[in-house]
Order: sequence, then C-alpha cells, then structure tokens
Amino acid sequence: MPDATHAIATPAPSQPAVIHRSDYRPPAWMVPDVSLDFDLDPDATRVRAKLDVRRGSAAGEPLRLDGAGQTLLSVHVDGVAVNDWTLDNDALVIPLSGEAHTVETEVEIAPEANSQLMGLYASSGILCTQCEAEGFRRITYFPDRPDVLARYRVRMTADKARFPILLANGDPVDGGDLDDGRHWAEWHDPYPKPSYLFALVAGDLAVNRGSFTTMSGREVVLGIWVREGDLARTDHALHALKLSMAWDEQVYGREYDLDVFNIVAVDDFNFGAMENKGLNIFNSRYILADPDTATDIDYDNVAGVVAHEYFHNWSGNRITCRDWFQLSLKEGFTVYRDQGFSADQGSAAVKRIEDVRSLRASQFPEDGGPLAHPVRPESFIEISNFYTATIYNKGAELIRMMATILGPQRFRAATDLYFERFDGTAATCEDFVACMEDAGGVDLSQFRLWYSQAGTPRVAATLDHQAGGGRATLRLSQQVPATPGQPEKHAMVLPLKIRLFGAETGRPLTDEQLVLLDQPAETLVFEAISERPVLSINRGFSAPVVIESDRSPADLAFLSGHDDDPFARYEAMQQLMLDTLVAGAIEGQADHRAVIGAVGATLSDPSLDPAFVAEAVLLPAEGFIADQLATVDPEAVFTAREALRRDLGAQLEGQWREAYDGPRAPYAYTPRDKGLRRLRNVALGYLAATGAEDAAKLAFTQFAAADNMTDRQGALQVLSNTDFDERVAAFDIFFHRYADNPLVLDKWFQTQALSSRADTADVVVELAQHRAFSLTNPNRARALVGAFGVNQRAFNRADGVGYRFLADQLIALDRINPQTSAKLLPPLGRWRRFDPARSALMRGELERIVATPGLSKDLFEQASKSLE
Ligand code: 0A1
Ligand code: ZN
Repeated sequence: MPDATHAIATPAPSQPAVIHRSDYRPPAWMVPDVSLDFDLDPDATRVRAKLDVRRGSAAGEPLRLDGAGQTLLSVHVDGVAVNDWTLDNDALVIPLSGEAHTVETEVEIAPEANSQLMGLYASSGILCTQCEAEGFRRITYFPDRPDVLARYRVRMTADKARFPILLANGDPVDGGDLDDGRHWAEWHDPYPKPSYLFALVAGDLAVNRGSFTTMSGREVVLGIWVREGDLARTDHALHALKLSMAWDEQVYGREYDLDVFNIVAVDDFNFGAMENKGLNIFNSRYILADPDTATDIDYDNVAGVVAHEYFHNWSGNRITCRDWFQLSLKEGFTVYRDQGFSADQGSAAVKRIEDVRSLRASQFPEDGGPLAHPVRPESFIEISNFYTATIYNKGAELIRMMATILGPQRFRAATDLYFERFDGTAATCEDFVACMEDAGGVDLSQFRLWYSQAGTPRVAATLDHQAGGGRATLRLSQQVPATPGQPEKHAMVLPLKIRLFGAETGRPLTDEQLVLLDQPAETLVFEAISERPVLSINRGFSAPVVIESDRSPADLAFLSGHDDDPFARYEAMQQLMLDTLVAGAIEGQADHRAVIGAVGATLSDPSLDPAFVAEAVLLPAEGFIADQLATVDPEAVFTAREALRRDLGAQLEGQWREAYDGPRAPYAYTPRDKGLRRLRNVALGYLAATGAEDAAKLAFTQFAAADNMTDRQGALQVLSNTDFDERVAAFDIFFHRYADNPLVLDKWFQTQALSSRADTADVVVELAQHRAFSLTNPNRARALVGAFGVNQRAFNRADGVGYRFLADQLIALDRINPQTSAKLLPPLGRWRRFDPARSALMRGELERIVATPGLSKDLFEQASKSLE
C-alpha cells in the first residue's frame, strides 16, 4: 500500500491525455520472464509478480510499471524490500541502477467488485480475465504495452470446491491439493507474449473434449469449458474449432503450436471473444448453440468467431502489434482470414453479400461521421474506443484489396513471408505492406494512403457508346470526402473489377478486367463494342467505395438478372431499390415497377441458390437509405420503404406464397436448409407487409410449430412489426419458454427494440424497467439499448424521447462499465444529418453527457468528439 512518504505525482487533468502515434518509443525496459502467483478469492485476490527486467533502449531511465485500481502491498528489488518508488498517474516508478534486476510486487485486487469487466473479474461465479487492451495493469504492475514480450509462469491457488478448474495460458505443468480445502495449479507458456494475451480462469466448469492432429502429426487436446448445464450446446463450437485448425493449415500453412487449446465461455463479456494464447475466453453467445435456442445466424457467428480467435494464434499472437495504433495489423488481417474461412463453409457469394451489408451498416456511417478515423489512427484518448468497424472491417477490406492486386499465389507467398519474417515479434502495418511488396513484386506506395486517410471514397462512373463506331468510353473519377482532422485528401488506389454486358443480347462484351484507378480521373476505352453496353463495376465489391453511376433503372434491373458475378447481381438490385427508395423518401412517392419486375424475375429464377435469392430481394436498411439523403427524415424513409414493401408483397403475392410453401424438411444446419429457412422468413415478412388476411395466422403457426430458433424468431420478428393480436401472445410465450436462458431473453429484448411499430420508443423505455433487464450484463444492455440506437424510426422520434433515453442509459452504464457505454454512443453522433429540431435535441443530450461529473475517458472521448 502506498504510504504517505511516497511522492504521488498524479496531476488531476481537466481533460484526459491524448496519445499520439508519433510519440512511440521503444520500451526502456524489457521483461523476458515473469512469474505470477495468484491467491484467488472473489473478494480479495493476492497477486505476487516476479519480473526479470533487462534494460532496453534508453540508458538511465527508471522502470515504469503500469497499474490501475489495485492496492500495492510491497515492492522488492533483487530480493530486498525497497521504498524509493513513486506512483505517477497510477504507474509504479522504480529507480534501477543496473542492466538487469529482479523486481517483485505484491498487490491485492477485488474481482467480485469489478463491474467494468477488465482485468480479473467474476462472471456468474467464474473468475476470469480480460486484458486487451490495457486490462493487465488492473491485475498487477507491469509494462502493459504490446511490444514487451515475456514468458509467463502462472501459479493459481483457490478453494477447490468453488473453483475446481484452474486454467491459464500455455500448458499445465503441475498441481496439487493443500490441507485447507484449497488446491493449486501451475501453467507455463513457452511463447513470449504481450501482457494483453495473458489469461486465467477459475471455476466450476465442465468440458467438451476433442483432439486435433496437426499437419506435422502432433496431437492437440482441445477443450470447450462451460457450466455443466450448457455442455450440450458446445458441439458446434468444437466442430468449428477443428475446421478452423485444418483450414489455417491448408490455406495459410499455419500449424498450432501448443499441446492444449482451451476455450472458456462466460456470460459477462465486453466484446465477442478474446484470443489469449492457448486459452481463448468467449462471450457465451459465440459458443453456445443448439437448434432450439440459436438461429442460423447465431450458428454462423459461433463458427466465425471461433475461427477468428483461433486464427489470431498466428495473426496476433505469434506476430503481435508494436503499439495499439497498429491494431488493424492483427484485426483487419484476422477478419479477412475468418471471412475466407466462412466463405469456404458455404456460399462464398452470400458470405460476401453479408459482409458488405454489415460494412455498409456499421463502417460507412462511422467513416462519414464525427468518429471517422483512419485504419491506422494517429491519436486516441482511450484505446478501447478504437475496436471499431473501421479497424476491423475496413481493415479487412484493405487486405482483400492487396490480395486482389497480388492474385492468390503471390498473396500466399506474401503472407508466408510475413509469418516468417516477423514471427515472435511485435510488428507494424507498414511491415505487413512491405511483405506484400517484397513477395508480390508490386509498389504499394500510394496504396498506403488506405491506412492513413479516413473516409469512404466515392467513384463516379459514366459509360458512353458510339453506336456506329463500336467504341465505348468509361470515365471514372474519385473523390475522398473530408473527415475530422483531414480536410484535404489525395487520390487513392482503387482496384475496380469491371465488365461490360450487351443490353440487347445479355452477353458479356468484355472479359472481367481489374482497373487500378489511382488518378483523380481516368478514361478507359473499349473497342469493338457492337451493341449498347451496360456497366458492371466494383464486382465482388473489389474496393470499399461508393459507386455513383448513371445507369438507368432498366439497366440495373437487367444486371440484376444477367450479371455473371453474384455480388454484382445483388448490388444492381440494391442500387435499383435504393434509387427507388430515395426518390420515394424525397418526393413522397416513387415508381415501383422496375423493382417489382426485378424481384419477380429473381424469385422465379430456378437456377439461383435460395440463400442468394433471400439476400437479393431484401430491401436496404432504413439507415442505409438515410445515408443517401442530404437531411434525414426518418418518417419519410420509413414510409417510402413500407410503401415499397407493401407493393412488392401485394404484386408478387403468389411468388411469396410459393417461396413460403417451398420444400421443407426437419431441421438441419446445412447451407441449403439455411437458405430455404431464410427465404421463407423473408417471404413471410412480405406477406405480412401486404396485410394479407392469413399472414397473422401463418406467422403464429410458424412461431408455435417451429422445431428451431430460426423459424421461431423469424416469425416473432415478423409479428413484432404488426398490430396482430398474435404479436402479444407470441412475445409472452417466448418469454416464459426461455425465462432461464439469458441468450434467448436477449433476443426477446432485441426483437422488441428493433420493431418498426410507432410505439417502440415507449415500449423500450418501459422494458428498461423490466425485472429481467440489467445494465451490468453487456449482452443485455446491447440487446435493448444498442438495438434501439440502430432503430432509426423509433430512436429518432421527433419528441426526442429516444435521445433522452439513450443518454440516460449511457450515463448510468458509464458508472458500471465505461467500455460498453462508450460503444453505444454513436447513434447520437449522427446529429448533423438531421433537421434542426432533432439536431438540437441530440446535441443537448451529448452536452449533458459531456457535463456529467466523473465521466470515464471512454465516454468522454466518444461524446466530445461527436460534438466537434
Ligand atoms: N481481440 C479481440 C477483441 C477484444 C478486444 C478487447 C476486449 O476487451 C474487452 C475484448 C476482446 C478480438 O478481436 O476478438
Ligand atoms: Zn480479433
């Protein structure tokens, strides 16, 4: 414990400090080895740390160990108690004279009282850790930065009855019972790692065991650890883990490197999951799945997240980040890898569509709003705020573009080079790009702008054709919008896949071509184009940009039925729908005929995969339509979308019924069955939109008779937007059926928060008082408050009740869990996009948040930047 004789230099900053990328300095001290000894107790855990420290870069500097929130009990240097340390902004500063020393500290922490879920905390009786990005400093004093790599030995002692299972990183080496009902276990991790990858778990856990034989013939023992009652829902995750291990060997040549690989699921977790070396810790929603409680999307997400965390073993753990500005080095690449894995498990085209849909729903708004930042940011106040769609999903698009430019063979050679050159080190985004250049034989100088310039580029494309001469001219120009701190932008390298089709014959007129647009404007000429060409551009979404083309509704409808690239086909339909909806929102009405014709044609094309059809016929989300408008009128967007939905439903009723009554079989999680279920649910939604007399009955029958959660929740969702009496009954039945299952109750909250009904804001305010609602569980907070924030119509109700509700919840949540609170703020930051009345209301709430005494750095950064 610090006593009064120690200098405590902790200035009270009026504004939290800003950390700049340009301030990076190599560590003054390295820590090759560390031993940790935990005496675990939920109320008071003792942590003894023994650090072997070696002087690093700068001579003469004291040892600076980060810390936060713990009680310091003692400090020893080379075995001798010392007193000449100081505390500076929670860091423990120890003057050291030599080149190498042993530093020992003892601290006490209180896991049960830890509601922010960083460091060591308790989740339903399980003790677990979360250290990324800066949680390790809440466990013990340490240079808590990713470029300090240490070998860890961990000893844990705990009450054996309450905590029969003790897990940590690496391999178990020893353990035993003590006299007093306690027991101990020791784990060693031979691979040097940064502190953010440290993990331990203590609890009463059951295991689903598996094994995997690696490509060099080593056997790895796998374990998925959960509460006994959840064991039956872990097979899918275990299966996904084995598939991931095999996939990384086949596609990237990466083999697993320890003898055990453990995953633990906990109910309280700030993010999705965490890639701690050899001991992944997961939010239970990304592990637990069975047909009765998990939808097909949940199943896909479980597999995707299991793969993501597993892939981090190479892209993140074996090669980590030099500093947190390089976060996308591991996250962008790993998302790209998990997207590839998921694409290989089913329909690659549908996976690409889903990924682009989610990029547009989450990353495009970020790039166009007050929190826009480059994939490699220049500064931050709180690093937790930078686990964003830009770092993750746009980061993955950057890797995808490099893969496109290099082609598959050279890309694989480049990743091989990267893994070889940087194994065991803390690297930078620049290091990765240099490998792409070296092995790919390309110059990516200008491409690097993707890492430093924020904002979504816009590409204007016009195609002219001289009927007589057969020459087609494609004019392309690019523009990158200004973003906070970046008023001027340079032209970027945009890899655009392009092909021309004949408007009359429907035949391709050219091969697919990869155009690297790297000038502000360029003109491409195609000769011998004998009929009027229609432009297919950005095929496969080869660049994460917005395309503005002058293609007519008829041309878009044509492409939606004829393009040979499934993504481009989907995209043409989306653009056609979007143009129609934007016209409807602005003018109060629109011509729906082209959309109805195109959707009808897609529904009746027997050659198409039902999963693709389900995606293609879905209307763009309200938020995405709003993003196209100069000033958002949420009611106008809603009304235009409903009008089109109703019209589509009514005009194509026969086809929706046919799709709804299509082939059915008992539940199986196969790509084909998933697609059929999805299409049925989409069809049911359109039938309900028409107000068809039997729609309520159809939906309720599906809800009641379902043998799986996809059908049950799909029907509930359809009912949730209606006035049918069956809606109330279904929610009631659902609640009681799943009262004991927190993950399914999250769906109950979320489905209501996403309802398009006019009374949703009032319902949500009331639900926050429900006995099953709590802000302390991040999943529950996200299910209600997070979902409500993206419900454009309800959240933006003109009287501001939605804005006030969100601000109230964020302020309350900030005291419990600042990270989760800050994550939910962005909907308020859209104030510039709305009319003056709504803008003023939103700003008022942001100002109220910023003025709240004792606000966290996390929420302060998000709210204050949103006001700028
Ligand atoms: N690295 C993890 C994400 C993650 C980040 C921070 C966390 O702290 C609460 C937790 C998880 C991943 O990419 O999966
Ligand atoms: Zn990750």
